[in-house]
Amino acid sequence: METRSDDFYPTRLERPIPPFDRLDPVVYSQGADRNRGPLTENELAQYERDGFLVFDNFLDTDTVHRFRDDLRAYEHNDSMLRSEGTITEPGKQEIRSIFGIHQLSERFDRLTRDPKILDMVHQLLGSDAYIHQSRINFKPGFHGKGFDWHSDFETWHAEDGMPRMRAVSFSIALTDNTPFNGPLMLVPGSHKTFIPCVGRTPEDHYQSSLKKQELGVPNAQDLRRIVDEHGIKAPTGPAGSLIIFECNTLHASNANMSPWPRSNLFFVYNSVENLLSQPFCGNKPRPDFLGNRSDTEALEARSDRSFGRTG
Ligand code: 6CS
Ligand code: FE
Repeated sequence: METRSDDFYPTRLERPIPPFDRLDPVVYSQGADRNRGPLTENELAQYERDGFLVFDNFLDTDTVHRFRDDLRAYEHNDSMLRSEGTITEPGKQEIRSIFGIHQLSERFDRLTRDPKILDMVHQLLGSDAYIHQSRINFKPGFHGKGFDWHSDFETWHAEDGMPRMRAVSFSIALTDNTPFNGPLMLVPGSHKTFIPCVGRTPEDHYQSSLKKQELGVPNAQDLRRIVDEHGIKAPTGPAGSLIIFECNTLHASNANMSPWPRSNLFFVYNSVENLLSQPFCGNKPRPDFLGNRSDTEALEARSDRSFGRTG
């Protein structure tokens, strides 16, 4: 398949090509705009260096409990269980993920418009932003399977047509993230390198990849090299903790062998300057709940009080 002239990050190739340096800034805001927001210069420098930031106790306990009550309701809601955006664990009935959560729940939608969160997003993306994707990964006790190593941007570029690296994920722990229940693992500094992957993307790939990702996983040699260079971090923290990670930061998580769920909320902000084009893998676009194309208005802060304590 011919590589498009607007494809700066070729991937899902027939033959491997070496990883290369990212072509985009990590923090887009400049000058006075850079420091107009809750993230300090130290935090911005750390995000540029590592590709992620961790804040314990971003959400207060009461707020977390209200979100968790919603989760329990979803697990017993038949129409939710049957919706296309609900993904179960391979071969099981347990819920693995629910996508499009901000369109299902006013509480989640309000959180995506929290003024402190949006101020951080504007500092990082240097522009207005909208929600590209939202989800809850439930990772239930005993049965929650892992997520193989990947860069979200590699998938969003290939399968959603996201042109450049100008998106950021906010992940909020709705249950304690401990060393034992499959916390998110991140490779600090990996966001600075794009690792092209091999393999033709089948149509409707998401119907298998969201259960177990095979394509878009870097090969062992590239993985070993980047992990040997940068190591692995697995931030743990109480329910309410926040991890902000750049769209190209390599991450994974192990299966949950503990009795305790590791349920995390993820919402992804994409710059309004980085709207999705046609998928670079050549397939038809994925459904809106994976790669939002229909609601790309700039998000306005909409909360009489902020959820977040940071800054
Ligand atoms: O395909 C996607 O968009 C999803 N896949 C993974 C493994 N992480 C990002 C996203 O949830
Ligand atoms: Fe991911």
